[in-house]
Amino acid sequence: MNRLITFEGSEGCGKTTQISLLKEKLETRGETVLVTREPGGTPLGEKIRHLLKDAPEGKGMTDATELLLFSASRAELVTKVIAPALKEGAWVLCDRFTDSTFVYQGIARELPIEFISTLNLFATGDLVPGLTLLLEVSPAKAAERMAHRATRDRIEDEEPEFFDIVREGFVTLAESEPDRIKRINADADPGTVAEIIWTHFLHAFPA
Ligand code: Z5A
Repeated sequence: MNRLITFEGSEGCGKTTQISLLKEKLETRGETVLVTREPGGTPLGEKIRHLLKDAPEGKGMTDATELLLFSASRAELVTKVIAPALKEGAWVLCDRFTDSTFVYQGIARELPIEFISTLNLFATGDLVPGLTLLLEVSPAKAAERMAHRATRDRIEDEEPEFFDIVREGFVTLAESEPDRIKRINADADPGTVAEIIWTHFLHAFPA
């Protein structure tokens, strides 16, 4: 199984927090860890991230444009960063990956699912994560955690119903791939969530 571990979930579920806790844990075991994120993670990908989230030019972009921009960022990231790191034996912890496209653009934006599956494989050169951790947070907890943020980006500005569909979409996807995608109750405190993640890690990658 490859060493790409992806973190998924709706906004404010705690991915960034858990990625840094897992990185720390792996590094204390002497492992090499690369942390990256989507969209972004390369100079071009970070420009695409800006277009997708905050640039005035991105306001009102079509759903197809959005899908292709996420995929373009991913193609850069996999080819130039993720694949070389995996080849060198590093663990790669990625904040969002293909499952986000499947859920946000496929399920929530209702773009053709089969085409998205094909596009995901095209953009990644058929790379599928070894393990995916789906952090599930309740809407109330997510709102509490996001409350301190001063601004909201283009996608965060969607209606609450959009995020209900996203949340349910991730669950449906996880249920269809239970071996790869592990559902985690992310309402708990960070230490508790990290312990659950560690258990899944040890199970997926026995020493
Ligand atoms: N998107 C897409 O549509 N299609 C795609 O293919 C891809 C992405 C790849 C990227 O946004 C957006 O792009 C995203 C999906 C879409 N849009 N939405 N919504 P982003 O990268 O800017 O943001 P995000 O991925 O949604 O994550 P986030 O909002 O930054 O949150 P997070 O990384 O999951 O959580 P966090 O930063 O670790 O925690 C948030 C706060 O909660 C922070 O203050 C923490 O200290 C606190 N926290 C974290 N864990 C806990 C626990 N357990 N208890 C209490 N407090 C906690």
